Amino acid sequence: MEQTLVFVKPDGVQRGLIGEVIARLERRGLRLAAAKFMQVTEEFAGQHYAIHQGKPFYDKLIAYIISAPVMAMVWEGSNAVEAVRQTMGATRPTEAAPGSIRHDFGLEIGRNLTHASDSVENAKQEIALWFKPGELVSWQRSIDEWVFE
Ligand code: IDP
Ligand code: MG
Repeated sequence: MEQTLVFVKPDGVQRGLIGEVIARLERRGLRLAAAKFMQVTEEFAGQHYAIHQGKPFYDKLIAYIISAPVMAMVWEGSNAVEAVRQTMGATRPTEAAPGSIRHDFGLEIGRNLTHASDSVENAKQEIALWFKPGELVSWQRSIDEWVFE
């Protein structure tokens, strides 16, 4: 089953939107595989966002991500990477589709509420960075056959 790394960023946590994000992913049919509420360190944020090092927004991005706790999760399901990116919406909230989280709750790219892996390959790397193998729960739901064909 395809898996993807999601976290509710500090603005989403401060605004009380952890439950909203979880509810939308559950409602979509995705299955939770792991969750961890944590304060990210500057070093860890640098590892997660290594690809953005040197970009003009990098320093502000790191400051944003360590400014309050985050809620990190692994979600799984058919096409989980693409489905979760769609539920989050485009990076810039004013370009995010109506009905997406970033559209419905956001205004600025630097306060866009959530992270979601952008490819299956990156999802694998990000899950390995954020979670130990033993923190992932392998389980079935009785409704799985009504969601996964
Ligand atoms: P993504 O989160 O949709 O995958 P990325 O391009 O990977 O978007 O950028 C990572 C994060 O960096 C974004 O979610 C956003 O918080 C921040 N970011 C990206 N581009 C900008 C920018 O131009 N200005 C400010 N922040 C940005
Ligand atoms: Mg990204």
